[in-house]
This record gives sequence, C-alpha cells and structure tokens, in this order.
Amino acid sequence: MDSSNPNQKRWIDEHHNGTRYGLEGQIIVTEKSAYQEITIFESKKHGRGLLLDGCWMATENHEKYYHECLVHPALCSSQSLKKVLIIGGGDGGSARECLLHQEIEHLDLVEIDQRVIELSQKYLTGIGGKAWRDRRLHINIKDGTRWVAEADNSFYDVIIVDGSDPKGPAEGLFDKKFFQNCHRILSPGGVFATQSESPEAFQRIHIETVKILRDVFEYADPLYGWVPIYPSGIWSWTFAAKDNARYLQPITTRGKKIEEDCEIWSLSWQKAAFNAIPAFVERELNK
Ligand code: SPD
Repeated sequence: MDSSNPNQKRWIDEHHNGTRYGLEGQIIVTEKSAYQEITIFESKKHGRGLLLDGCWMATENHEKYYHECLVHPALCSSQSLKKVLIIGGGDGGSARECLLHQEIEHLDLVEIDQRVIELSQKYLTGIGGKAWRDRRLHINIKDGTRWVAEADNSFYDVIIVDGSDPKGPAEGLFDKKFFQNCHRILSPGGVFATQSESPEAFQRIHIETVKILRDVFEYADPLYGWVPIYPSGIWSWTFAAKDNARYLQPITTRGKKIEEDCEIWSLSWQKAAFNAIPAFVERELNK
C-alpha cells in the first residue's frame, strides 16, 4: 500500500502479484497495532473501507458481497443455531449477518486485534451496525487458534472463519491443526464455513485449503462469488460438515426469512454459486 500524504485526496491500492486494486479517496486513520497496520479510508464512490497490512478487508458498498455469502449458506443449513462462533470478523459484518437469525442464542466473536474492533466501531458504523449492541454477541479478544484448541467437543452449531489472507495474524487460520480443532468442536449436525481466497489471485492457497478441509471433514465444498475490490474480484468460501453435505440443502423456511434482508445471497443464488466451480479447480480437486 502506498500511504504517503495521508490527508490528501488520493488513490489507495492493494498491490497483489503485479496488479493494483484501488479506490480514490482519503485516509481517515492509519495506525500500527500490536499485530498489523490498520487503515480506514473514505472512498469517493464506495463508502468507507478497511485495509489490514495494505489489503482490502471491506468497503461499505462491497462488504455484502462477502459477508452474506460467508454467513448464510452455513446458518441456513445447520440443524441448530443456538451457539455460533466467528473467528476474526473484527469489522462486525459477519456478526451483523449472523444476528439476522433469531434462532441464535449465543454468538462468540473471537478477534485477535482489539484495535480492529475499536476502529470499526468508531468509523465503520455502516458495517457492524446494531450488531455491536446485540446482547447475544460476546466479544473475546483472543487468538482464534487458541480459542478452538481450548473449546469443548461439539460445542458450536456453526463456526465461521472470517480472517484475512494467510500471512501475519491470520496465518494459523489456514492450518490443518486449526481445522481439526474446528471439526472437534463442531456439533454433529453443524456447519463450518471459512473464506477460502480467490481461485484466480490465490489459486494455490484456494485449492490447498479445500483439499485440507476435505481431508479433515467428512464433507467440504467451495462456493464461488465475487467481491469487487478483492484481488481479481472472484472469491470463494468453503463449507464443511460431518453428517452430510447439508450446506447444499439449506432449510427453505429459514432461508426465506433471511432473503428479504439480503442484497446478494438468496437460496437460488446459493445453488448456482456451489455449481460455479471453475473447471480447472474441479480437475485439481479430483486429482
Ligand atoms: N484478501 C482479503 C481477504 C479478506 C477476507 N476477510 C475479510 C474480512 C471482512 N470481515
């Protein structure tokens, strides 16, 4: 990220593999926390945005493309929704989408970096919204890998991993050991979901992540959508379960209630998105 002249109207870009993904606007705040560089940006056309270590995490206008597609396929298909866990997700977008589901009784959000939450609560109110005031939300400032290592067997009905790319603080969220602990603490009729990077811009990581999840879980499948400001635009989320591929068969009554609040996700979108696997990825996964 090029971050000189912070108060000037300028372009801010994520640089990835010889390509820039950028927006025009102005930096509101940039600081180094104990874990990473956090930047909040006011863009000219797409609302406010959050970057961690120079990589786009969310913009107010694009975040629904990401959060709705990570959260609802899992929450619309788990047998029970009483206890839900989000690892990461410090901007509040995943929590907001989860809390649309009234069946949730307890939502643990485990974020390693308290400053991401504090700055998001202050500057990105359009993302977390009223989730921050919902009594079902319990914020835990802790390393997600430790949290899952210490949680009880079969404790959570749904586990959502909303981390950044696998470098810096989120690196451990792509490890086999981490996924094994997620498998152990997931209830038998539950669903696991993680962002699994771009099949284009992060091809190797994407394929490896799906392969590891297929190794650890009885069932695991990627779903494909798009997040306009992320490298290459095309993005993926991978869902996993123990008893059957239940994320492929969402509960229609539950889904219908949520559809009204969504701009991207719908039951029919989800069906198509699981089938939108690029042919080369399918070939790689079948090797
Ligand atoms: N390359 C960006 C990947 C970021 C995924 N997580 C975004 C966090 C939004 N809550």
